[in-house]
Amino acid sequence: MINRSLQTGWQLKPRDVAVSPEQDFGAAEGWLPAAVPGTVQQDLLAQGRMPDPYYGLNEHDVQWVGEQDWLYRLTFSADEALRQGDHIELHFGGLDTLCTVWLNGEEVLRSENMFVPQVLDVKTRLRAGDNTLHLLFGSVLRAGHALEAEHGRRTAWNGDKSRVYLRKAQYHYGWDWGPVMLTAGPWQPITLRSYRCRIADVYVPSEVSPDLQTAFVPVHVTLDGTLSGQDVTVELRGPGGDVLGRQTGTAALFEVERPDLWYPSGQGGQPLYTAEVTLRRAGEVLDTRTQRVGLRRLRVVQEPVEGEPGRSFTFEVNNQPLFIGGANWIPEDLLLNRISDHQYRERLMQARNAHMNMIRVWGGGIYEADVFYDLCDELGLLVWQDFMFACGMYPAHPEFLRSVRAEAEVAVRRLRNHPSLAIWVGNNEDYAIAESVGASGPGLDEKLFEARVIYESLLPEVCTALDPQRLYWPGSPWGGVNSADPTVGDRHSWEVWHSQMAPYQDYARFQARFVSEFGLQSAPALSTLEGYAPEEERFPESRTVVHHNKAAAPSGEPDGHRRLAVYLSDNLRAHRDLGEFVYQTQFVQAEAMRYAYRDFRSRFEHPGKYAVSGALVWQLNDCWPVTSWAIIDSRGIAKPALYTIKRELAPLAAGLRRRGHALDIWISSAERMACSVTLELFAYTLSGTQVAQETRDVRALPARKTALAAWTVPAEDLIFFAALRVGGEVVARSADFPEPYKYRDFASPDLQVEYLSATTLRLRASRPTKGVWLDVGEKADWDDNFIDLRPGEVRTVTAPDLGGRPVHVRALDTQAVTASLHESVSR
Ligand code: BMA
Repeated sequence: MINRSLQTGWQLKPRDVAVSPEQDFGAAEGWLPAAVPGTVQQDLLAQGRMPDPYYGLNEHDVQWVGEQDWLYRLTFSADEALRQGDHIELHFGGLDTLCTVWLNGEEVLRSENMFVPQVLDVKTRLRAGDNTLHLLFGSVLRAGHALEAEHGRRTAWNGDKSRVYLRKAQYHYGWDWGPVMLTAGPWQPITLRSYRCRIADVYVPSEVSPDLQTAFVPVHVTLDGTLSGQDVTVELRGPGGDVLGRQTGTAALFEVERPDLWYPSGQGGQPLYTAEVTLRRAGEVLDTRTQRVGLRRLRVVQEPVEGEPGRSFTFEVNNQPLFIGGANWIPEDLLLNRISDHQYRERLMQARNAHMNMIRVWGGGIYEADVFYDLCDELGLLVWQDFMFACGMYPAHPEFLRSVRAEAEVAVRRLRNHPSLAIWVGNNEDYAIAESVGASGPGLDEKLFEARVIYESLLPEVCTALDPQRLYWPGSPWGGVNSADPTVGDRHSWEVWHSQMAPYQDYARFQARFVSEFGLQSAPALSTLEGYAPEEERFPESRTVVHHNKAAAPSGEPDGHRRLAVYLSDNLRAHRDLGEFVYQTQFVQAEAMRYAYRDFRSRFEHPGKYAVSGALVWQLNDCWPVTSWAIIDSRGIAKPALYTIKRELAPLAAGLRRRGHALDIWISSAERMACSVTLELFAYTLSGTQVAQETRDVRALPARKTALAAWTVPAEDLIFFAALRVGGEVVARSADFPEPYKYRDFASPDLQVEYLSATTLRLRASRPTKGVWLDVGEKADWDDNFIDLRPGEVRTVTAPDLGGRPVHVRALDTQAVTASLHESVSR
């Protein structure tokens, strides 16, 4: 098997429609070096022929690139050895998006789906010596408008509506958190391969018995090419590398007694077995494939919820029902080829370290890179995988359906072996948009909702045929009488922020069996904001800052800054400068997450009453520097919300909810066993006087909520602190301050911040201090941050990568100060 990647020597140039394509490909002038895999925009940027689209208002100045057709050309030679192969193929891993291909002047391919690899048999077309490969990428915008003219204009939220006709990452058309960047180019590798016989696919639909004592590991091997005289061996190795069995043939079946089970993060380890497949002929190895396998039993349990309508939507792994705490994932960049494996690892580790156990790959991005799913397997992050449809009334004409079927088959085959993959989901919000235009819902004429055939027959057919073990869910949200039904399936709870802009303190009212989207905006780190705004534009209301907030009213009018202003003025006093603006937006976002995760998780009550089994915040990450719902900004700098979520999703978390003079208290546990904890309760006045304290020894029951007796303290305006100790060590903290914050004066708490070592700070204060935020202007992996400090309590926080950098310290209503290694600071 010869695999030759065609990635050097490529050139690109804008299409000159004044001449024929042949003439244009033959032109001597106007060619630039091109990176393959890559996109036009990435090359123009790298060669200084396009301004940085993420800086200032430059987005406006780079749209010509996406509206233009582009040419790629390559001359390559095919040596003797390669041309000897029984089978010689050109493999295009991914062409973004509308591409015509010529080989040696002959048109050999027209591709129209960026998610579908193309394979061309070139055995008879390849020449000895030089061969030419010519690619013409057509503007998707122009093509989309032509399709609109032919098939009709369709409804869509976000981006040019013609996007629904194109099988291109939808967010490239611009979204309410992202700029428009209509990339074009061979975004995946181009390879010339020559072989007699090769391994085309390895499928391992392993199953674990209900008693978890036996795992059945079938290994199905699909071969391609000339099938005679070859033999296949399959070897199964344990997580430690030990050989557990060896079989010959393309359909092996191994039985593993007392398997080493794969668990989501927080529940156990992520041991991975390996199936090693070797293809030989006459003793010569023709091809090999290594497939990692995680053995686990995963179900989505939908059962009655005690005393409530509808049914649960609970993920269960190895017979352990889980409260799913996680986030929605968008692509890390508009220029996909710029995203490094390191970036994937960093982001997913930030999620895992925040006690998340699920990531939703949202339907407006891409089927993510293999490294993403490999990392989720290793980190124990379950994956909710949407098919790539988002917020649109998609067409369903035959060519479109053929393209979608090919796309779905490729995606399911590529991803189905990952233990982390938990569920397939038809689309993002397409039922909601159909309902919004009266094309879906009880008693309505559904003829207008043609795309239902995709979500309710095409995709489930593909999943049943290629991955029958996993649940397929028609859409997100979906379930019940309509997509907003809170009693069945999943729900997007956007009453906070969107629609009526409900206060985030009311999140409990917008719960559902599984809340797969909710969120509140905040600005990126100050240093990130300053990185994209010219000096004179560094104030919250500037044109540039508003431009870097893409949230918009249905009219298209930007309205993110307006909605943010409402949440700021509902809760906090007016900000004094850009730094405080950033802190305040991040403060309200973090507070919103405290309410959401605390209240949703408190409804994961007990077996038979898992009323809410999951909460996935919109959104984990950003793809450019922007004010958005992200909890980690585009430079990987975590926002306070990530630390709030970490506390609320901790294996043991103390829930506090103020009710007049009483304080409701409970413990949410993700532990698999009951455990004894000591609960410490404190009540302080604003000035820091302790008015009450109580300690209780309690038993926290496993995988549920343990409600405790309320605590009544006969005084107004008190600040409550709680700590949970296990074996003397504090494992959880929470606090509850009287709200709204703007009515009380939290100023001048003599907060002290001391550098103890290059990686550790010590914090203390004599008054209750809200939201102590430590910021070094770059990514730092703090073990805790955005801390509520109890008077007299000494807290140490560590960031292994801090390196003694100056730390900017803020807290509610306080002036920012900077702590540096050689001197401690106090307010
Ligand atoms: C939901 C998501 C995204 C969107 C987000 C914020 O609609 O599915 O489409 O970005 O809300 O508005």
